[in-house]
Amino acid sequence: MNNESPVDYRFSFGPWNISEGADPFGPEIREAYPHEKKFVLYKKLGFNGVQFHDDDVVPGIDDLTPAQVEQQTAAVKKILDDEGLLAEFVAPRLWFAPQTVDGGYTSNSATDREYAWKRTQQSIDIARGLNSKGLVLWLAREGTYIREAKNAREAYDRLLETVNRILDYDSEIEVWIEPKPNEPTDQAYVPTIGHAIALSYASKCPDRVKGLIESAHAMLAGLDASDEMAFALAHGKLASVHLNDQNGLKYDQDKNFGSTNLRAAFNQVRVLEENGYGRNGEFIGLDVKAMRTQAGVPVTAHLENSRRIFLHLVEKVRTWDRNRESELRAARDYEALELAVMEHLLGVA
Ligand code: GLO
Ligand code: MG
Repeated sequence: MNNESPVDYRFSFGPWNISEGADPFGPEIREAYPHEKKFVLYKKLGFNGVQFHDDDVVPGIDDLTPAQVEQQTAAVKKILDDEGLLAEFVAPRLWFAPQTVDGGYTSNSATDREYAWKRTQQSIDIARGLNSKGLVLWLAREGTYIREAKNAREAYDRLLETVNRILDYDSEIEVWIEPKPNEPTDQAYVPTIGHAIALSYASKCPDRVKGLIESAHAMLAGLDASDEMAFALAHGKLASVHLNDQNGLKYDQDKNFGSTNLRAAFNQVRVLEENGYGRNGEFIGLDVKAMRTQAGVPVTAHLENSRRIFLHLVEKVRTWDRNRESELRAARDYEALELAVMEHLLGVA
């Protein structure tokens, strides 16, 4: 526990969180809300950070010249400045293009790997143009559908080589690895924060290689998100979070934060608070999906509500009786400790 003044949290989300509701079984059911119009929504919803994919900033990036990319980046930077928003990070969207159908950095094809590297360089340039120091690598297709498809050992070498190349390309950029165990691949090469942190320590500049933990991704790996966060925090490597929720081991649901397991959400907030997360400007990022059933354009209730649940849980953490917790830990009376947590959450204690 630190005794400094409480963190005044700031929040971020990505434009993809305002969606048209498509799922694998049905097409869009809401009209698209123009991308450029999303920026004016942020502040009203209580957010001041924007998470970006490279092509959220520069649509059609593959067909543009470096000068055009720079120009478009500057135009988005101006919008952010005008709205009083900050770019939290930029992530190369390496899971859409035909060149990355079998992964980018770990593809067996040298041409595809070169394409992935080009997109990565462009993303770093964009991040620099937006004054963001974070490059998020969600290694979506860096894995396999069948184990024999790639040489896993070589794939890890290639991932490390990529991280080192990024560190060489820009002396300030930080690599924030967002682990996820599966989906879209059957098995990913960087499934947990432990794997990401191992890559960090193996890299040429561990101080600039960190992690972004998404609650649902940890749960999909069968792990507790708060423990995953604690692990990253213990190494000084929790650069960002994607808070959300997940109802069991199924597809990645991106449910509202705390909506499935309030106690697990409380524990994530508790760990973040106990370790002073946010004190160095880290954002509370949300990666939540609007329900397909939700009407209206644009849909934003899921963002507002997840933020609200987070803030309620901050209150719950700040009013949690730490002395009682210590006593019950010392007495090893975990039955009583559990009841105390449950009653605190229920508001009956
Ligand atoms: C999908 C990921 C995705 C990333 C985003 C930023 O499962 O969570 O939403 O967070 O693309 O890289
Ligand atoms: Mg995410």
